This record gives sequence, structure tokens and C-alpha cells, in this order.
Amino acid sequence: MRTKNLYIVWCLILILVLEGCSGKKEEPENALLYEDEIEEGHDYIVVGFAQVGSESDWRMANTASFQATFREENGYYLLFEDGQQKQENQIKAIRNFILQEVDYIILDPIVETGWDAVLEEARAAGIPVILSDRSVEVSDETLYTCWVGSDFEEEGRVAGRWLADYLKKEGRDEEEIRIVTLQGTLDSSAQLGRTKGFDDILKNHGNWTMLERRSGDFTQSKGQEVMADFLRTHSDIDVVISENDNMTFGAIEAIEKAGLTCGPEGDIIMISFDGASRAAFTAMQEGKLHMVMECNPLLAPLVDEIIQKLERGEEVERIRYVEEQYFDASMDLEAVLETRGY
Ligand code: GYE
Repeated sequence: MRTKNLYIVWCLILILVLEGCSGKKEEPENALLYEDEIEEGHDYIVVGFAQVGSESDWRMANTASFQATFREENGYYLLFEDGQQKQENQIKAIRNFILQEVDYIILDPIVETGWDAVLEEARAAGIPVILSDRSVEVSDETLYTCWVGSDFEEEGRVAGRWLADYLKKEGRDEEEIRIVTLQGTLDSSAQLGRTKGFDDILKNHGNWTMLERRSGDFTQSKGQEVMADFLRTHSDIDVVISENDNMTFGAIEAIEKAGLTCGPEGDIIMISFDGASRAAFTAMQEGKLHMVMECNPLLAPLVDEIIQKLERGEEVERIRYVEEQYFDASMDLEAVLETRGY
């Protein structure tokens, strides 16, 4: 009897040891879901993309860029998660990508802080993280492989320099200039950079006063709401700096509702960021908007290039900025539009 019991115990131990050696780990319930969808015989590079949301025209163009680039015919299988402007959704998406054992994670972080723990988890799982568009503030920079996006501070400086030149041309460079800013999502790289860049120029102009800055969260409805508040609180606003086009469209509505006008022939100077859709150009052509600092949403081909390099075991640049320029109402915008994808 005793020998038989011992035999059973040894068998159990053997089974456990063999399982351990085979490296088989317990499958999480929702792991490898995409595998059912992948046709047999295909060896795709599986990429999980944690997108911010769908708050703006820029964001839609950016999502379209990823969906067009990371396609099966290009050798990719894309898992796309819309974070709906919430960091906790993005963290959940990354954890899900880790469970699904993707090859790469692309993160467009809504805000800069609060990523250390989940990026540690990705590193522990051996999955490279590529940041696209916005960036992160982490204690250990090696928690992500690289970042590709816009130089947001420079965008803010270009807007500030443009305003100084414009006021000079209008003979208003000695006048007191009263400014309000519609900021993007607070603590996002795009907001922090644009605000800081514009400030760099503001501080050189003693006659410019920043009356108030408030976030419109990069959406048209909040842009309109905050602009209506600004107009109730401050009289004689000379300039609106709006950190994206959708807030600008909302602000234009609020200005018109208040019985005022904006644009080169109007009461208020309007400066915007993005230019990622035809609507911003139309607003300039209609004389409601002075200037748009371009922010390029077509980042996916650059991320693709990075992944291909990593696949070949090559080094990649830590930071890669995209090229951008400004457009204003005095330019031949029809000619500009012909060179663009919309
Ligand atoms: O300017 C805005 C979007 O992060 C650059 O996010 C992006 C910004 C863009 O919602 O329209």
C-alpha cells in the first residue's frame, strides 16, 4: 500500500516538473484573442495601439494614419484601443496588450505623468513601447524605446513670433494687447509645450497681458463654453490663442453669438494649432481665423519605419520630430490645399 502511494506521489511530481520544463504558463482568459482572427500560415507583427480618444479632427486623421499603415497587407496585425480621453482606459489597454503578448505597444499618452508602473510591466514582459505624438515624464527614460511627434514648444514659439510680426505690420506693436488662451487637455505634452513656447515670446513683450488661460480639453463644445465665459469676464479681448482647431471652431461660434467678429477684418485676432483638416483652412478663407500652426498627424509611417528597424536589430533615434510650418490668411491657401491630402 505504502509503495503504491509513493508511486502516485512520484508520478504527480514528475508531471509537475515536466509541465514546468515545457515553459507552459497558464493562459489568461482573454489572452491571444486576436489569434483566432489571424489566418493560418501568416506571421504578422502584432501591434497594440493605445490611442487617446476621438476628441478632434487631428485625432481622427492620426487614427486614420495608423489604420492605413498597420494593415495586414503590410505585415501587421493592429489591435486598436480608444482611451476615450481617460488615462485609466489607456492603462487597461496596455495591460490587455501585455496579456495578449503583442510584439510592440504604441502609446499616445493622454497626460505626461502616471505611467511608470504600467511601462515597468511592459518591460518585464519584454515588449518594446514606442511613444507617438505625446510623451511621458518617467523616472527611468529607458522605460520606452523612443518617441516620435511634434516639437510642441517650438509650435508655441512660432505662434508667438507670428503674433509679434502681425502686430508690427498692423502698427499695433506699442499698443496694450489683451490675450486669452484656450488650453488643451491639462498636463498633455501638446498643452504643456504650446503654453510654454508661447510664454517664451510673451515674456519679451511687456505690452502683452495674458488675461486668463483655461482648458477646453481640445474639444469644440468645451472651447465654445470656455470662450463664452472669457467674453463674459473680460472686455476688449484682442487675441485668442487656441491650442487646437476644434476649440477654435467653438470659440468662433461663441464670439459670433456674443455679437463680435474675429479674423483679419474683425475684432479679435485668432491663432490656432493643428491644420489637420480642411475646416481650419476654410475658416481662414472665410476671414474668421488669422493663423494656424500646423501639427502633423501623419505619424504612423514613421512608427512603421521604427518598427522595421527594430525588427532588423538596428538602432533607432530616441526622439524624432516631424516637420511643420504655419499657414495664415494672407497666403494663397487654395495652392496650399492642393498639396495636402484633404
Ligand atoms: O493638437 C489636438 C488633439 O496631441 C497633438 O491632441 C495632439 C493634440 C492635437 O486633440 O487636436
